[in-house]
This record gives sequence, structure tokens and C-alpha cells, in this order.
Amino acid sequence: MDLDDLATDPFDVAAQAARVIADATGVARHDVALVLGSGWGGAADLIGETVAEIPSHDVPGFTRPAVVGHVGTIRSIRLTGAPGAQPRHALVLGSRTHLYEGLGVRRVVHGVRTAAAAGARQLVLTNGCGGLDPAWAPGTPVLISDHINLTATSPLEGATFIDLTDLYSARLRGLAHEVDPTLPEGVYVQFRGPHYETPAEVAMAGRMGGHLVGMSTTLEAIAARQAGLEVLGISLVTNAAAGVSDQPLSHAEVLEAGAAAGPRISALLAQIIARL
Ligand code: 8IG
Repeated sequence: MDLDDLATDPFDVAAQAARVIADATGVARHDVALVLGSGWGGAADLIGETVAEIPSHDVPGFTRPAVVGHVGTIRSIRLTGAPGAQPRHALVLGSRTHLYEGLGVRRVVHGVRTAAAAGARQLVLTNGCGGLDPAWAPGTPVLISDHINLTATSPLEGATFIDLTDLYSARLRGLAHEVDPTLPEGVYVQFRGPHYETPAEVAMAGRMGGHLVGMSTTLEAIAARQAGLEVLGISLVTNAAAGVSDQPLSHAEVLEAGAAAGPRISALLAQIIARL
């Protein structure tokens, strides 16, 4: 089955991918799914015990990661839960396909659809992004409260009208705030990339009501809502957005901020997952 063939139903490919994952991991049903973005790669190690790790290109519909710093595996993790409790499993998607790769929106959201087909009811989307608030130093985690999708596209095909009110679940944000009441919230603005914004575009994003700028997440969140998943979005501000500080932007800076914040955001994520 070819995901790029418009005659193919992308949900059929997702179902096939979910079967391959169930067979390869021996885990019939995953309860939650995580997408790990820039800076979040180490977070999975703290949430539980890895049961199996599969190269994502072995799973139908997945592609190789295009970016240094992104991990190309799908992991099944047995969550550390209360003693005697029914064990829960997380599916960790370490590779994300970005819209800027030009492979089409179906590829971008295939991991999310696969997670839903694998049984997940909740999805945690993480990313690295630029921050508009000068108070957010590189390494600051921010809960996504809502988004503005500036990609001019959608993962939904045909006359599929989906309500996006409370897309980033207020309930799940509440759980995150139980772990860390100081976590700020912000509106995430997705640009296509792969270039960073001009200062004028960042100023526009701010006037529109945005607080974070990035190149992922919104299309995945929309697909997640369509699939009935409850969504939590967490951004790691790895850099001040263009024009917010006098520093130029670099991918090296992004990787550095991610590495420095790693232990703190990993612990944060582990505690949130434990409460889902
Ligand atoms: I990491 O400043 C990261 N990703 N669009 N802008 C956009 N994407 C990003 C940025 C940024 N930093």
C-alpha cells in the first residue's frame, strides 16, 4: 500500500503500521503516544522501561528522519506505574516528518494516525521552537494552549469538518500544571519553514496572538483530533524568535539549548505521563 497514492486510504496504511508495531513489540495495545521533537530526544528514557525499539523505516508509511538531532526509531515503553496496577504502554515516535520535507501532509501525520490505530487515546506532542516572550530563556518549556496554522494546508481530506475548540486539552494542561504550576502557556504558530522567520514575520505572529513559532505540531494535532485523541502539546523554547533578541538564529544553538534543558524537561515529561 502506497501512502502517496491518492487512491490509498491513509487510515488503512496506519492500521497496517499498527499491526507491524504490535507484532514487533509484542504489545497488542499502546495507551499513550509521544512525538519527540528537537531537544526532547532523551525524555523517553525516564518514563519507563523500553520493551522494543524499531527503526521507523521498517514500519509501513514511515520515512527516514531528515534532520540531525532527530531520532529515527519507534519505541514501545512500559510505563512505570503504581505497584500492582495494570501496566500501561507508551508508543514513542522519535522521528517526525516535517511539512518542509515536501513529502506531503499524509506523511506528516502518519505517526499520529498510526498511534491512534495502535490503541492510543492520548497524544503528547513536543517540539523545539522560537519564543516571542523575551522572558522565556532558551530551555524554557511552554504548554501549548492553542495554535495558528500558517501552513495553508490541512491533514483532513474532503469535506471533513472537525471542531478544534479545546484542541490542546484543558484537562491535560491541568495535569501538567499539577506537576509544575509555573509552566507558562502560549499560542503556537506553525510556519512551513525550513527557513526561520524574518523579524517582520515574527512581529506578525505576535500581533496575531502567537507566542511561539515553529515548523511542526499543528497538522499533527488536527489529525489527532480527527482520530479522537486527547492532545497535550509542550514546546521547548530553544531560541528567541528572530528579532526578539539581537542574536542570530542557528541550528547549533537549538541543539545546545535542547541538550542543556534535557534533564529538566525529561523529568517534567515523565511526571506528566505518569498522571495521564
Ligand atoms: I528549534 O525560531 C526552532 N524551530 N519557525 N522558528 C521556527 N521554527 C523553529 C524555531 C524558530 N526554532
